[in-house]
Amino acid sequence: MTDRGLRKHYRTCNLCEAMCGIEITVERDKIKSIKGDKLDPLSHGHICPKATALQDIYEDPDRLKYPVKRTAAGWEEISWDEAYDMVATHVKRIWAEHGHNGMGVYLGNPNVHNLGAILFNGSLIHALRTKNRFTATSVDQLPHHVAARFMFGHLFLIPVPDIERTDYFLMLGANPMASNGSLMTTGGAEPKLKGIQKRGGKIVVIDPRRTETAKMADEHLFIRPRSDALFLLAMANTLFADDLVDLGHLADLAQGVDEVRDLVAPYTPERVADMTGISAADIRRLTHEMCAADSAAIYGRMGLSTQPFGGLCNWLLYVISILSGNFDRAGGMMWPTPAFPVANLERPGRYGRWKSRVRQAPEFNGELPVSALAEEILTEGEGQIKGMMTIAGNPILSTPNGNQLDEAFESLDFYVAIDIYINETTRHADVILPPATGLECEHYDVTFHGFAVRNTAKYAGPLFEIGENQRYDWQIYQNLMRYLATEDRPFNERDPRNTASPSQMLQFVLPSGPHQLTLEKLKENPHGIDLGPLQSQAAEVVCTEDKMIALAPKELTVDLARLDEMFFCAEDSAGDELLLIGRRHVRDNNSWMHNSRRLMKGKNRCVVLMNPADAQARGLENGQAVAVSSRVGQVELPVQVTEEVMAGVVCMPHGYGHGREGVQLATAQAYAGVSINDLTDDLFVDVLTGNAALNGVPVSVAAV
Ligand SMILES: Nc1nc2c(c(=O)[nH]1)N[C@H]1C(S)=C(S)[C@@H](COP(=O)(O)OP(=O)(O)OC[C@H]3O[C@@H](n4cnc5c(=O)[nH]c(N)nc54)[C@H](O)[C@@H]3O)O[C@H]1N2
Ligand SMILES: Nc1nc2c(c(=O)[nH]1)N[C@H]1C(S)=C(S)[C@@H](COP(=O)(O)OP(=O)(O)OC[C@H]3O[C@@H](n4cnc5c(=O)[nH]c(N)nc54)[C@H](O)[C@@H]3O)O[C@H]1N2
Ligand code: SF4
Ligand SMILES: [Mo]
Repeated sequence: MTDRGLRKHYRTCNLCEAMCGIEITVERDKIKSIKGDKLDPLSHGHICPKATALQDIYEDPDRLKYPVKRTAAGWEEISWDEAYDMVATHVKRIWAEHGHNGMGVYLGNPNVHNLGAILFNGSLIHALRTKNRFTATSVDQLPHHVAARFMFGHLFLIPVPDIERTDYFLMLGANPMASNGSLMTTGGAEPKLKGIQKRGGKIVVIDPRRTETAKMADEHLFIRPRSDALFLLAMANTLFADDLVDLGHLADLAQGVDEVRDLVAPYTPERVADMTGISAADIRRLTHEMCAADSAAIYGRMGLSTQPFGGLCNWLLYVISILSGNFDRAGGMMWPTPAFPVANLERPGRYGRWKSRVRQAPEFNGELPVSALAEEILTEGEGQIKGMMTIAGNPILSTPNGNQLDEAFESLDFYVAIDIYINETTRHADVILPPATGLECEHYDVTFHGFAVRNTAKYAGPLFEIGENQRYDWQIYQNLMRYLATEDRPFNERDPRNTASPSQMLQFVLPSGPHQLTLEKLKENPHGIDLGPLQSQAAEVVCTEDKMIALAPKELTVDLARLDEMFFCAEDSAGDELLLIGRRHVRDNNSWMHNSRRLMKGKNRCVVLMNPADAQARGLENGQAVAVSSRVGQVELPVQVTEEVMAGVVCMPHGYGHGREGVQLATAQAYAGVSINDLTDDLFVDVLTGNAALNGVPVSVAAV
C-alpha cells in the first residue's frame, strides 16, 4: 500500500490453461491496471489480451449477484434459502417419481479453473447419486485420458511437451499461438515456442489450416481433417521399417513393441499419402528428422482429440514418443510433478461399469459422453432424464447439435443452474444460483499445475471481498448438500469435503505432496515458487497392473478395425461435401467471454473460411453471406475466401450464437454470430472413447 492508496495484488489468471501470472494495481476498490507479473516463475510477465477482461467480468452489470427464479413475469430475485429449498423440493420430487437417474448433471470448463469448484463439486455430484453425469471433457480431452489410462494406468498421467528443453516440436491439431497451449500449461506459449527456434530447434505443424502457430513454425503441412491416425500409423511404420526404434531408458519398462510392429505394418507411407494429403517422402523425412534431433516432443491437441479417431490418435502419439526414445526424458514428452498431487487423490479411471440408456455408450470415470445428453432427455421411457443441474457450463453452444439440446432443455421438468450468467443454456433454468467468481475468489491452480511444462506453485487470496448476499461455488454446493440430505443419506458434518474451505483443503493436502509445501510458504511468495524443470519418473509413476507401460493395449487397438472400415472399405461418397473444422481466436474464450466489449470490438470473427478453389466452384465471393448445412442444421454467416485453409475444408470459430431469445448478455448479443455446434452432429463421435467429433464434420456450403 502506498500513500496514494494504491496496492498491488499478484495472482494467476484463471481464464485459460496457460496460468499466466498477473499484477493488478488497485486504487481503493477500483482496478487501475492488469499487467503481466514479471517475477512469475512460469510466465515471466507474459499475458494475453483476455487477462484485462478479468476486470470486465468483475464489473459486468449482466453478471448475477443473487439467486433468481423464473416466473411468468420474468426473472425474480429470491433469497438463498428459498433457492436451496426450491432445488431440494424439485430434486426430491424427481427422485421419488423417476429415481436418482431422473436428475442429470453437466459440468462445464470453468469448474477446472476455479479452486472451490474443483475441490468440492465432486461431493455435490455424489449427493445427486445419478449415473447421468456429463461434462465438457467429452467435447475435449477425453481421448487423452483414455489413452493414458490404458497405457500408463491412470487417466491423469497425460504427458506434456517439455517445451523449455526440446529441440524438435512436432505439433498436430493444436494452435497454441491462439489458445496459449492446452494440456501444455506454458504461462504463455509464444515466448516458449520462439525459445525453441532461438536454441536452433525446429517447429513443425500439421494442420488443415495455416494457423497463427503454423505461420511462425519452421514448417507447416496441410493434412486432410480426421486422417491423422493414418499419418501417425505411417510414422510408426517408418520407425520399424527404417530401424529407428530405440526406447532408451524405457526398454525394460514398456511392453508390446512386437505387437505394435505387427499392428502398424500395413500402414506404409505410400498407402496413406493420398488420404492424408501428406506425401510418403514427407512422412519418412519427418520421422527421420524427429529421430535425428537430440530430443523431440510429439504433441497433439483439440484437432486430434475431437475427431472420429481421437483415441487412436492419442495412443499413437504416445507410442511414437516412446518408440523414438522421446518419452519421460528432457526435451520429450514428460509428466509434471504438481505440488497438489491430484493423480494420487483420484481413482485411476474406471470404464464401462454402466452404459447410457439410448445409445449404450460406456461410462468412463463415472461420466457419459455429452453427445448423448439430448437423447437421454428427449427419449421417453424408464430412466429418462427429467431434471438437470448445470454447473459452469453452456452445453447448448458448446456441445454437438445445439438446437436439439435447446429443445431438450426446454422440455425438462426442472432445471437448476449454478452459473454467473443467463446464457444460451441457463435461460432455460427454473432457478439460477450465481457464485462469486474470478477476482473475488482465492486461487491455486489444482488442475493445471498437473499439466504444466515446469513445476511451479502459486496461491493468491481474493482480491475483492464478496457482498453480503454473494456466495462462493463451494458454499452453494455445501448448502445444497444439506438441503438434499435424506434419512438414508444424511449430511455428514465430519467429512471435510462437506464443510471445509478451499484454503483448509490446501493446508491439509499440500504438505503431503511431493514438494511438501505449505499454504504459509505460498503466502510468503506471492509471485509463486519455482520447483524446477520436469523430472524423469516413469519407473515411479506408471501404475498399470504390472507397472509396465502398455504399448498395445487391446482396449485401444481394437479401434483399428473401425479406421480401416472408414478409410479402406467404405465407398468414397464425397460429392460436393466439405469438411468443417473449428477455430480459436486469442480474444475469445469458449462461449462465455463475449460480454467484454474490449475483447469484442474490431473485425467480425464469426466468419467461415474457405479455400479459393472451393469458393470458385460454388460461385462465392469474399464477404458474401453463405448458408452452411450439415445433417443436423444450417447457419448463415459471411464467407472469407483464403488460402489459409486447405481445399475441401471450411473453418468456423465456436462459442458464438448469442442471438437466441432470452439471453441476458448485452454485449455478446450485439456480436451474436452463429453457433458451429448447430452444425456439429451428436451422432458423429469417436466411438472408442465417446468423445464428440467436432472436427471433420461433413457440410455443404451455398450462397443464401
Ligand atoms: N465446435 C466446437 N465446440 C467446442 C469446442 C471446439 O473447439 N469446437 N471446444 C470445446 C471445449 S475444449 C470446451 S472446454 C467446451 C466448453 O464448454 P462449456 O464449459 O459448456 O462452456 P463455456 O463456454 O466454458 O461456458 C462456461 C459457463 O460457465 C460460467 N462460468 C464462468 N465462470 C464461472 C464460475 O466461476 N462459476 C460458475 N458456476 N460458472 C462460471 C459462464 O457463465 C459460462 O456460461 O466447449 C467445447 N465446444
Ligand atoms: N483464446 C482462446 N484460448 C483458449 C480457448 C479459447 O476458446 N480461446 N479455449 C481453451 C480450451 S478450453 C482449450 S481445450 C484449448 C484448446 O487448445 P488448442 O487445441 O491448441 O486449440 P484449437 O484452436 O482448438 O486447435 C485445434 C487445431 O486443430 C486443427 N484441426 C482441426 N481438425 C484437425 C484434424 O483433423 N487434424 C489436425 N491435425 N488438425 C486439425 C485446427 O485447425 C486448429 O488449429 O484452448 C484453451 N485456450
Ligand atoms: S493466456 Fe490464458 S492465462 Fe494467460 S493471460 Fe491469457 S487468458 Fe489468462
Ligand atoms: Mo477445453
